Amino acid sequence: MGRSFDENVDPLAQITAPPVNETPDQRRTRECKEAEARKISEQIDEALKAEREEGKAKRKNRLKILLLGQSESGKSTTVKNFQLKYAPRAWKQERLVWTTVVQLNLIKNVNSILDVLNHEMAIQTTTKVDSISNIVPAIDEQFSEKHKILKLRLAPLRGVQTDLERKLGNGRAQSASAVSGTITPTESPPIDDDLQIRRLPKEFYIRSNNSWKDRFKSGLRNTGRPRSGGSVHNVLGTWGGDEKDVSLAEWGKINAELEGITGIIAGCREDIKTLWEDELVQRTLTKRKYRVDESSGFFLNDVDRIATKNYKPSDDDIVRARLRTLGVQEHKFVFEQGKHTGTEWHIYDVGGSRSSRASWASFFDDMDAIIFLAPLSVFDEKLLEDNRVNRLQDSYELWKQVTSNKVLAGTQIILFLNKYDLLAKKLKRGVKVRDFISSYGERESTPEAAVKYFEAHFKEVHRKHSHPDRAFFVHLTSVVDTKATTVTLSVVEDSILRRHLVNAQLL
Ligand SMILES: Nc1nc2c(ncn2[C@@H]2O[C@H](COP(=O)(O)OP(=O)(O)OP(=O)(O)O)[C@@H](O)[C@H]2O)c(=O)[nH]1
Ligand SMILES: [Mg+2]
Repeated sequence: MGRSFDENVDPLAQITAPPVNETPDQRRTRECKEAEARKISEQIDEALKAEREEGKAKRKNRLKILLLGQSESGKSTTVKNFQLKYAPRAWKQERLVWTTVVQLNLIKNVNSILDVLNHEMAIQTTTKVDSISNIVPAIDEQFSEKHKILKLRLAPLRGVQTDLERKLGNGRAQSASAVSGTITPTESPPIDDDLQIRRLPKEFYIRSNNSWKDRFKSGLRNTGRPRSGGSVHNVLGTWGGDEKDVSLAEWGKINAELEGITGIIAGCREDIKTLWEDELVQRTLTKRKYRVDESSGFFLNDVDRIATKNYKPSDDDIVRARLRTLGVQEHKFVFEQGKHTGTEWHIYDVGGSRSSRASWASFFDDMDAIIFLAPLSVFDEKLLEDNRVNRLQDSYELWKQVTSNKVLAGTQIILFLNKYDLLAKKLKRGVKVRDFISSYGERESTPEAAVKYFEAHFKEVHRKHSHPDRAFFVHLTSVVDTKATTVTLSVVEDSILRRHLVNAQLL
């Protein structure tokens, strides 16, 4: 039998109703308790409201930006531009830390040329050309005693490279190299391609959780904190915040450690110049299609400045220095100047090689904007991770994956078509786009025509795969040009902030 109840009686009122036989004393006690409970409840409501407001205000002042793109697309260089523009004080404090990286880049330039030279000399000293492997010297002229002596005198730089890499941290050299001195692997392959590929210089990288800067800058805070599904490491401490100056004593210690190395490099200055300016060496590099001057971290034209005992990196040196990113690095800084002073920016810089891409997705859910870098000059290059894949095609594919990603549907995405300067240089020396991108057809291989064509492709991928409400933002960049990049970043800043404020109102 079902329980009967009176539909006109509120069950909650029945439960909370005072007891039927309540005495006046009991009533007073009960009412006091109820008043106390109401007060506590109101206080909790107030605290929650204040917390919500505080969170809202914090989010209004905090922006999160994720940089994506294949390896060597210019992500870390873009971060440097942000730092240079928005946190100049902190940038200045870190200047000397970059000395070692620039020295390492320069030495790798030299060692990779010596590798080519060794290889050519070995072929030349073989009396007969090996008809099986079909390896022939790049040039007919013989290397002289001068070249042999140069090789011997520059030999200590091998050890210096190892020492510098050790000084920078536990990073390791990785064979799928994209670093300075890499043979441009895209033009018609060198005759002894296989041999040279095995001789490619290895690229040094540093794990983000082993901040090389911290080794030099013990005064800075390391606020690395784990995240679900991925790990982030703050390598720079708080930019533009209240970080300590690195004391002269600290720099003294660092410099003492590096003094020996710097001395060796300075001692090799004239020999490095002689090697780089030697006509036979230049001809060999050209014949082997070894574009060291177009590769990352190229510093051989600056030997006079860099190979000295008192070398201090310029802004331009720091921007051009190459250090591959592995993992994800969080760069947090507060705008020191400009109309958005005080805004806190968190910029996440990821490693772009294929092995690093799996971790990207764990950062997608919480970003205000993504800056996607696609280098244009790579239309004739192959991925170092997989030499069957054209680097531009790889960028198209990545762009498609990012624009079609459901988690990112509400996130603003800004495309940087980067390395325009290198594209123009490459086309000027006669490389034809249609030789590498068959769909390019009979269009002229001028920078303007190529940019128009590549941009149209990215736009089309966006139109097909992106969320329909998302606008297509694109900038043509050469992020090593800090002056021009400053202007681009101002536009980007406005656009991200405008969107961010709209979202913040909706919170
Ligand atoms: N000439 C020229 N060089 C550039 C440009 N952008 C980046 N570079 C250089 O290319 C190299 C690679 O740039 P990075 O910023 O380290 O590339 P990344 O995307 O961070 O690469 P990973 O850390 O491997 O993912 C550096 O030596 C830069 O100086 C550009 O627009 N023009
Ligand atoms: Mg990087």
